[in-house]
Amino acid sequence: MIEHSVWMAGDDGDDEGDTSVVVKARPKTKRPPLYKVLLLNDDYTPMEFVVAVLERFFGMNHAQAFEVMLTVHKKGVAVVGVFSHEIAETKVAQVMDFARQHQHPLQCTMEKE
Ligand code: TYC
Repeated sequence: MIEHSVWMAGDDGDDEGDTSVVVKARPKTKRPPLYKVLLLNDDYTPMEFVVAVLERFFGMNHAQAFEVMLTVHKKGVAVVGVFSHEIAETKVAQVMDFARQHQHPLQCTMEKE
């Protein structure tokens, strides 16, 4: 999509006033959409496992990870990161695989920001 801005040019030197028109093409760039990765609470996944997930896949230190885990535990859900579609999909798959490997019911999803 090309958006055109149009304005009257200033004095163009003739005697006829402002009649010339400058049209400048501005190629419209579109930022790719971002996706929130959400972690959901459940009654069975151990707190330490959730902390380990946040450290391992979301680059949080132990204190940050513990804090975010407690937020999910208390509120039911929290955003644990915002990424491009491809990275968000990868994070969700990594968390779901890791949880399944350890037989925990932890759920991780993504939604458009
Ligand atoms: N509610 C879990 C428990 O009490 C802990 C937990 C926190 C589970 C966050 C999932 O995303 C989660 N063991």
